[in-house]
Amino acid sequence: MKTIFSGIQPSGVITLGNYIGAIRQFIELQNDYDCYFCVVDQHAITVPQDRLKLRKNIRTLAALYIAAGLDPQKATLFIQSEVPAHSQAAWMLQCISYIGELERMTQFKDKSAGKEAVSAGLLTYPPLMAADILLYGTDLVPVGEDQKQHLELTRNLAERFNNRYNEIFTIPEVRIPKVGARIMSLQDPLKKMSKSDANQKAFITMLDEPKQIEKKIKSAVTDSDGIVQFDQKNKPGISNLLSIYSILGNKTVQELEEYYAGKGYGEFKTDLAEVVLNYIIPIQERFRQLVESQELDDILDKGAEKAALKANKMVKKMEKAMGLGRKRR
Ligand code: ATP
Ligand code: LTN
Repeated sequence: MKTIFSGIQPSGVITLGNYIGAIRQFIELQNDYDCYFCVVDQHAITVPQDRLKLRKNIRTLAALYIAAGLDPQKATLFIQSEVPAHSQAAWMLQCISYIGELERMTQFKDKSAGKEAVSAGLLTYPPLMAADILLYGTDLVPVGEDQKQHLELTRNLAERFNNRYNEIFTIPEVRIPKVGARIMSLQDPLKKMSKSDANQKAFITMLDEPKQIEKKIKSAVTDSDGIVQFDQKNKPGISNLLSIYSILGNKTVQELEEYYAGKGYGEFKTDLAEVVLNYIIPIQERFRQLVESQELDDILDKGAEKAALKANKMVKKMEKAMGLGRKRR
C-alpha cells in the first residue's frame, strides 16, 4: 500500500481554504493509502506564538481533523513535536540544504518581507517539512497550491541525499486538487485565504459562529457590475465565491452561473452562506464532543507511538548513511 503524509500548522483555527485545499483530500484518500496526518506545531513556532493559544490551537486542530471525517482507525494522526525523529531528521537535511535555495522560497520571502527580526527557523522551515515527508517513505503529499515549491525542494533534497550517501528515500509526488487548490481571501481576492491573516474578515474558520460566517460572506469583496460570472482575471472576488459554492454545494460553476443569471450578488451570497453553514455546522457539533475528550488524547498517544516506530527506523538509516554515531556491533 502506498504512503501519504501531510501536515497543517496550528497557527490559528483552520479556514475554509485549509478544509477545501487540504483536509477534504485527506478524507477522500484515507481509504486507499497508509496515511500519516500531522499537526505540525514545530512549523508554527517559526513565527512568534503565544504559548497558551498555541496549546489550544494544537488540540483544536487535532479535533477538527477528526470532526471533518478523518478516521483514526484508518489514518495515523499525531503531533509533530511528540515524535522527536522529525527534528533529528530536519537537522541532517538542513546540513545538505543550501542557504540560497532556502532564501528563494516564496513563503520565506512573503513571511519575512518588511520584518526586522526574522527567525532562522523561518528560513530552515523547508528541510523540516522535507523531514516530515521523507521519514515515512511517503509516495504522495496532498497539499494546496501554495506548497508546490516546498514539495519541489523536498524532492531535490531527497535526490541529493540519495546520490551523496545512500538510496534510502522515496521521491514523493505532490497532489494538488484540480479545483479549490487556492481559495482566496474574502477581503483581497488576489491574496490566498490564510488563517494567520490580521484581518478576521478575510477568512472563515471552521469554528466561526454561524452569524459571523453569514456576515463575512455578505461583506466579501466582489465588483460593481453585479453579474454572477466566473472570470478569475477580471472578477476575482465573485470567481472565488463561485469556486467555494461549486465545491461545497456540489454544482458546476456553469450551473451556478445559469441559475444566478439576472439575480444580484445579494441573493447569491445569502444562498452561499446557507451552503457553507450546512457543511460546517455538523463538523462543529462533532468537534464540541471531541475536543475535551479522553478519546482524543488516546488517539494522539497511539498516533505518536505508531509514527515514531516508523520514523525512528528512518532516522537510524539516515545516521548510518551519513556516518553519525558509532557503528553498531
Ligand atoms: P498560515 O496562515 O499560518 O501560513 P495557512 O492557512 O496558509 O497557514 P497551512 O497550515 O500553511 O495554512 O496549510 C495547511 C494546508 O492547507 C496546506 O496543504 C496548504 O496548501 C492548504 N491551504 C492553505 N491555504 C489554502 C487556501 N487558501 N486554499 C487552498 N488550500 C490552502
Ligand atoms: N508547510 C506546510 C505545512 C507542512 C506540511 C508538511 C505539508 C509542514 N510539513 C509536510 C505537507 C507535508 C504549510 O505551510 N502548509
